[in-house]
Amino acid sequence: MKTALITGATSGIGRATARLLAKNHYRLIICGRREDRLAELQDEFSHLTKVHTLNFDVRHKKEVAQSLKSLPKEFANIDVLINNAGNAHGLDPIENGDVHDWDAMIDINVKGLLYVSKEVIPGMVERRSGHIINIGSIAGKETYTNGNVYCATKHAVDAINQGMRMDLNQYGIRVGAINPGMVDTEFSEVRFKGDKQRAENVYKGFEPLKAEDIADVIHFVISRPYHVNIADLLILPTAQASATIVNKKL
Ligand code: NDP
Ligand code: 8X3
Repeated sequence: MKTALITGATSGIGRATARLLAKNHYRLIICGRREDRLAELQDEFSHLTKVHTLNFDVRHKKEVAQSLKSLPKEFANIDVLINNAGNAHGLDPIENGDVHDWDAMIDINVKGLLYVSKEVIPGMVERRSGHIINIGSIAGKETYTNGNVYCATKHAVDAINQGMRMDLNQYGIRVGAINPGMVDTEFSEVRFKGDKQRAENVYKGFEPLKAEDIADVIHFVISRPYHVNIADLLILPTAQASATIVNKKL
């Protein structure tokens, strides 16, 4: 039985991935800040597999380290790390950008990903085995108007993904990025700070991806034979051709 750690497992892509991996009998470590959701998911999955919850904010280096060092022995050897926790905060032109939003995105999407990886990679190196999936975005391949800092964080994830793959190659550790286009999750609600109407409008007039679509791809990637490393995937809804070209029928 493989052990998978998923950050941002309380919602969207992370939650759908946790569900699918539970059904496929991965031993799961699910992470997030919302303790109530972690408890609900643990309850939901417990008849399928072994589940451990870790409640931490990826921004807090010490919290991340303490949480990961607290893992019980049977969860300590992580085979699959899914660096998924992340969000956009705001969608403003650079001249009006809120520095708190910038801090949040850089601290969560970039530094948080690094803090978690820093705790997990040494065990993988020691065991000469492991698979890291970094959730990037089409925003890591293109920049769009008002996307400035969010796009920068996802471009950073793209670079970190490539760098990790190069550095960990000698240990036989697989590293790959999955870069979704528009997925209907809580993402836009977070971006627009709880404005549900504005969030719903993002996905109106076309069929966006569902979190489960990305979960399917993640499961496919991590279940390939060992000699296959899917290094970088871009997954779009059929109606989306680029970060800004979406065939909406409104
Ligand atoms: P959701 O908002 O639904 O989920 C985000 C997850 O990240 C939640 O589980 C949340 O958990 C966790 N998270 C956020 N901030 C923190 C933090 N400070 N510490 C720990 N966990 C945190 O969005 P998605 O599922 O859509 O997003 C998942 C990933 O996919 C992100 O990296 C996002 O950038 C990426 N992505 C999303 C796309 C989309 O269109 N939806 C497209 C391309 C990429 P909690 O609040 O409980 O801590
Ligand atoms: C999320 C997709 O297009 O809002 O990464 O940047 S997008």
